Amino acid sequence: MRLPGAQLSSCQKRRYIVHIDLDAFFASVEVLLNPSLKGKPLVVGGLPHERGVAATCSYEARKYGVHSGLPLRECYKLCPQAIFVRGNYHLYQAFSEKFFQILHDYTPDVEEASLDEAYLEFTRCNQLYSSFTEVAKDIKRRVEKEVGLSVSVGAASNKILAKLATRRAKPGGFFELQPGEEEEFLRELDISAIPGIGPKAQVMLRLLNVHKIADLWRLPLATLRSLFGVMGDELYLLSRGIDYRPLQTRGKSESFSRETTFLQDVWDRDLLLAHLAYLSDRLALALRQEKFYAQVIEVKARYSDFKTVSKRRFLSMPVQEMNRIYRVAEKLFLDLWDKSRLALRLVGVKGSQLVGERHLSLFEFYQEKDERLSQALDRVRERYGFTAVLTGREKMLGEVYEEDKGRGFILKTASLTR
Ligand code: TTP
Ligand code: MG
Repeated sequence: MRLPGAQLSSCQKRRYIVHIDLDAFFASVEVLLNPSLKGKPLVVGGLPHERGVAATCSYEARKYGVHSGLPLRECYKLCPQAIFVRGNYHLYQAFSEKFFQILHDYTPDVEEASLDEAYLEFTRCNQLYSSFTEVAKDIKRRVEKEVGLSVSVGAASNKILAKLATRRAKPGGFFELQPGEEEEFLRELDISAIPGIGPKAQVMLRLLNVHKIADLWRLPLATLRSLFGVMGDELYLLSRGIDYRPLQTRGKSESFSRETTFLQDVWDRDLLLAHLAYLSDRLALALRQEKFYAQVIEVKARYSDFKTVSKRRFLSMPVQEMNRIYRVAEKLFLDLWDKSRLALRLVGVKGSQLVGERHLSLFEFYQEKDERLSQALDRVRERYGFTAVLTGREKMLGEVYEEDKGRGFILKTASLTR
């Protein structure tokens, strides 16, 4: 089976993409700050008998089968000698910022893909550098020296190939995929290496005896479409190393989210909606503080068995006000929530596709009213604290959580992004 990628790339300008990802990020920060942990199996995310899952673990712990997302109790069973730490998100955030600051020195085209992972594109920079390979190596050295953490770097002609190159380079290496090597490189990789092939898709494909990427090449596009819908097209191309996706540079890729795990799993509709209202309120505040409007609102819910569901809506008018966000979030939540299933352990709300301003429309009047209300709310809260003004729904949380001196409720795990 031949790959059609070679012919395709020859008629297009060749891109140069670098993918960069910190190794065992949270665990490496812990080791940096406490060198006595060096060389030992380390699990970050909680103590062995606590509820919850590992956020990550050191490479020494991975040898025992421990990995991100594994319940802490399972981690302990696999590796009882491991050291367990709860972790400190604010600390990791600070390291992440330092990491991105360095990357932005090299090219304007940087996609911050997650806290510890980025794509850099150099296609537009050929006047600036004589060798992209040397630049990529230099970035690696600088991150290691200035952030103090081990990092892996992959370089190739598009995002998927660069990401897979980093995977090959891990931990701590540099791997550049040369033109013409794509077929050999992809052939033997497991299908799980392709982003978008989750556990369910893997089960389906393995039943068809598709295990390696080369096995995927046997399936006609029509089969992939019938199995995965529109995602089938993407899978067809990505598995052949063809990827025209541009980088999602700052602004486009940003989102704000607010989510929390409950103290105990929750069935009660009002209590669930109370959490959702509070999170919508916090999200609205963050959006207003950063002067963004969200065009897409997404709600996420996780059942006690970790099954996670989400639903999103594109809004014709971007939002940053609590009551508008909540109205959408409530509808989405009630659509996706299956009461007859298990209790929920987490809910979250996210605003994405951010824009800096909202174009006026026929609904201008209502919009202004909501805006004025929000501004008044912000002023009261600035003086008297966040919990000084809460909606009827949110007030219920006062019976469940302690207050943080008027700044808000102390949720169990208030995980925030941006
Ligand atoms: P990853 O880059 O996926 O993992 P990693 O950096 O720990 O290890 P490596 O890249 O070398 O394979 O994620 C970066 C950080 O994000 C990770 O250190 C912890 C956090 N994280 C979670 O909190 N939960 C998760 O499920 C995952 C995958 C990561
Ligand atoms: Mg990483």
